[in-house]
Amino acid sequence: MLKEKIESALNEQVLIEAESSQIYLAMASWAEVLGFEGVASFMYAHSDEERMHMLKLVKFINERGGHAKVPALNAPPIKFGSFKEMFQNLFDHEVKVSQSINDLVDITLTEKDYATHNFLQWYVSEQIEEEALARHILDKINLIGDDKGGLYLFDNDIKLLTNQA
Ligand code: OFO
Repeated sequence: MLKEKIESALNEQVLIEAESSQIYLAMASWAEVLGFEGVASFMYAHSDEERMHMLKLVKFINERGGHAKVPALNAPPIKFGSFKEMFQNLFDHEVKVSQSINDLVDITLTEKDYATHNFLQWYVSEQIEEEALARHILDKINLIGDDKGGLYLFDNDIKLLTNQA
């Protein structure tokens, strides 16, 4: 049975994952409209992943006798400046998500909820991968700068990374 404190902290994480999914969906749509199919597919896939992160939490909360609440979401931005800004935005966002997962892990230790602590380890590893991937993409984008040909190649390249999103 989940303690109330843990249940509400997990529900807050449901909101964060749902918002991440919305933000990446908005990034996908923006990139698609600009004609960058590779970046768009990467972002669509990433948005799906975040929804899966959210669902995993929803199911866990309910399985443990809590009630997962489906939250209202703020509208994400419509445009993201440049790809460099967009990927910087994504990286910063993932760093914040990692922080919220860490805070959550911390609460489970204080509350001695080892089942939830164990469940959250999956998210801890996932965040290591996501941050590394975002950093890798940012490094590439920084090399390219504003070079149009480079961006075209990058768009092709990122298709290879889509499965890891
Ligand atoms: Fe990319 O954040 Fe979910 O966990």
